[in-house]
Amino acid sequence: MRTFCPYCALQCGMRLERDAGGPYRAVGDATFDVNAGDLCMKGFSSAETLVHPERLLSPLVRRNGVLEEATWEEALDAAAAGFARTRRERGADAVAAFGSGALTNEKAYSLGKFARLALGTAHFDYNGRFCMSSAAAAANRAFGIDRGLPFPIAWLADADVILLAGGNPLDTMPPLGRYLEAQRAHGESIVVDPRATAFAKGATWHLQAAPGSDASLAYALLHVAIAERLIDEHFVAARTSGFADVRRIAEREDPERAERKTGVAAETIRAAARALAGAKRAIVLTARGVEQHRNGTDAASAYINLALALGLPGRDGSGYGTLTGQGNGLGGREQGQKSDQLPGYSRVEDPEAIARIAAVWNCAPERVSRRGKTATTILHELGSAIAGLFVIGSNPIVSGPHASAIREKIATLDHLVVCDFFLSETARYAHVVLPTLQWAEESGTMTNLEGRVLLRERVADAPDGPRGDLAILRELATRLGEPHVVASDEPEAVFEEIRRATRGARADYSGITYARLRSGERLHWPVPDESHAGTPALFADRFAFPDGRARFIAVAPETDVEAHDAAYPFTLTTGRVREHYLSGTQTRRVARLIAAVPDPIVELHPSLAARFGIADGDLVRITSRRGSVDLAARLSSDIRAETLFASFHWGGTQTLNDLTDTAVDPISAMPGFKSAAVRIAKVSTTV
Ligand SMILES: Nc1nc2c(c(=O)[nH]1)N[C@H]1C(S)=C(S)[C@@H](COP(=O)(O)OP(=O)(O)OC[C@H]3O[C@@H](n4cnc5c(=O)[nH]c(N)nc54)[C@H](O)[C@@H]3O)O[C@H]1N2
Ligand SMILES: Nc1nc2c(c(=O)[nH]1)N[C@H]1C(S)=C(S)[C@@H](COP(=O)(O)OP(=O)(O)OC[C@H]3O[C@@H](n4cnc5c(=O)[nH]c(N)nc54)[C@H](O)[C@@H]3O)O[C@H]1N2
Ligand code: SF4
Ligand SMILES: [Mo]
Repeated sequence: MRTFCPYCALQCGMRLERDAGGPYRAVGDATFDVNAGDLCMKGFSSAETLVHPERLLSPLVRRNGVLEEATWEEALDAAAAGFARTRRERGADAVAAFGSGALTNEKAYSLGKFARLALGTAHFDYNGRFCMSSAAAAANRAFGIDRGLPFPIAWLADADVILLAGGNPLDTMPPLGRYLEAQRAHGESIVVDPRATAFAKGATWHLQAAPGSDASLAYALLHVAIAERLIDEHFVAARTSGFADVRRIAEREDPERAERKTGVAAETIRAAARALAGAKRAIVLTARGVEQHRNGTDAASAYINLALALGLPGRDGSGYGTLTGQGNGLGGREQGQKSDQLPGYSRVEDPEAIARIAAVWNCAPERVSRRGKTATTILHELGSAIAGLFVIGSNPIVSGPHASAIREKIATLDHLVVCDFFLSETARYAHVVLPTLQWAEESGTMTNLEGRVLLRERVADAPDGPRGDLAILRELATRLGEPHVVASDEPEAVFEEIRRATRGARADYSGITYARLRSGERLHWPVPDESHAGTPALFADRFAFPDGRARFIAVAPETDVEAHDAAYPFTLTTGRVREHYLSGTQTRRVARLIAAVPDPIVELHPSLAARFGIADGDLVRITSRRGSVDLAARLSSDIRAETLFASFHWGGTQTLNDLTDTAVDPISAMPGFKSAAVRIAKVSTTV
């Protein structure tokens, strides 16, 4: 039977196979169009975590400072009693919930409802805040809606020109390569990245801009399009508002000025701009490299302004999109586990949405209408305003900004409950750990990077011991006096409630049924009724504002990264390696992935290395204003000379996020993961 990969938002189709009595093997599903049988090495090895010896099979409860095995009754009682106590002693808003883009729509929906009604708190958010929130904020203010890719993924292959800023898809979504290779066979491409990734090396133009300088670069591209009369004036007049202010800023941001800020040669900017602006079908994409900055929303807006001026959004075969990250990063927030949202991707301030949800939840409107703290604030306030925390599907002491501070604070909580199938670094601090099923052992829907809803059905036998997240939420809600909060342990019953809760909303799932998904229908939301075929492409006729027009946003063309000085002269940017996934809880337990990449490394330019006497393989100390981490050096002329790159998939003394910037984007609350000011020193020579 078909299943889907447990990791990223590409949601590759796969099947689980096994010889009688043997372990499961994941194989690509050639009949599923998105990946047509391709998988990356994470997908291929994903079945190994199902039978891993470190799999949690029993609940754990902390007694006398030690996590010990307990029965489900004991653990659920202790988990609920702790939240009830914190609520009694400190008020319900001293409890927070922290969810995940790994959760199915049914779980994400239930978690948001559980937080509001059973925990009684407004403070819940999910790790997607650290992922795509800047691009979402930028798309929402420009188009009135955001759906990752607002067009089907297949358009990528047909585009005459693709501009990708801040993405490394050959490592982060390798099967996407078949679309990108098909595009390169007939078209041109522009890649903006401080590193010459494999994808950048194959591009027509690689704009090797300094970290954080994207807004200036995007404006300079627009400057050229204006100067050479390549703007789609008809589209701008008929379908947008606000261009005049953006045009004024762009006219000042000429390629020479941008060259000084970005380090990209003015002539290269001109050539790339001409190609993009002259193309019939052109797609502008951003990913985390643009978005995970103090000004990530503005930087994404600068690229959207460029796309709008060229008339791309809404044009057949063209558009702007962001490559989202986690398996259900999109659905996770659409179904309302985010502190400023209600199911259906509705705003928490929207009276219509409040009335709709209160009716479906059968509760007073005041219980659904409060806006809570963001993920960043929740982590910052652990041990002070937040005394009790429920974590489900995230490992924030590895993946959160300034992780060492989070570690210190999390240890002072009155009550921490973690649901996971492994004892993650965060779970080690818990008072109660509840062991959960894994993706293949239960059913549920996921929404992929193009807004397409997929049914991932149970295909593997579950071990004795763990329970599904939905069942856990229902048991906890019952113990907190709200037995009806989680409709059922059965995902389809929860999905039926989601259909009602999203009817008429922006992300309308009401026309989607398990039966339609099972029959293989390709359903991109919104799907307003059961006879509706779904919406592969948004914006053909109008944008999601009352006047139907898209908005230009006059953002500043400036770089906003942590300040450099003599003590911290270089920039550390962070990201992924192909072999590991996020905080590494899963992939660091897969033998062939850990054999391929056992430890994090820091990539640095030979000229920088030479100044510090660093050779390939030497141990290098990287120090930011928040701490130090020692990593082995890999010398590479693929990176800018004053920039370092390392990945954050490891914990303990290798926790890269001990270094990261804590300042956040004021609009999205995204931390500046992609630019910390650092210094380096050689620690030792490896032999
Ligand atoms: N192997 C693997 N794949 C994954 C994941 C994983 O952990 N491992 N995670 C998944 C998730 S949740 C996500 S969000 C996606 C992320 O997918 P991507 O966005 O593709 O991944 P990153 O490595 O974070 O960053 C991409 C690129 O941004 C560049 N960059 C850094 N700073 C800047 C800058 O200031 N400007 C520009 N233009 N570029 C910059 C980096 O050099 C890097 O090559 O990947 C998904 N896929
Ligand atoms: N420096 C730096 N830091 C970053 C980033 C960066 O680029 N640079 N990227 C950020 C991004 S884009 C992201 S998305 C975050 C993500 O970072 P995290 O939120 O830490 O994500 P994961 O590592 O996937 O954590 C998921 C945890 O939940 C468990 N899990 C998986 N599926 C389920 C499930 O269905 N139920 C339950 N109960 N548990 C489950 C896994 O075992 C794992 O322990 O990291 C962010 N941190
Ligand atoms: S690209 Fe993403 S969805 Fe596809 S196999 Fe790899 S991790 Fe899984
Ligand atoms: Mo992400």
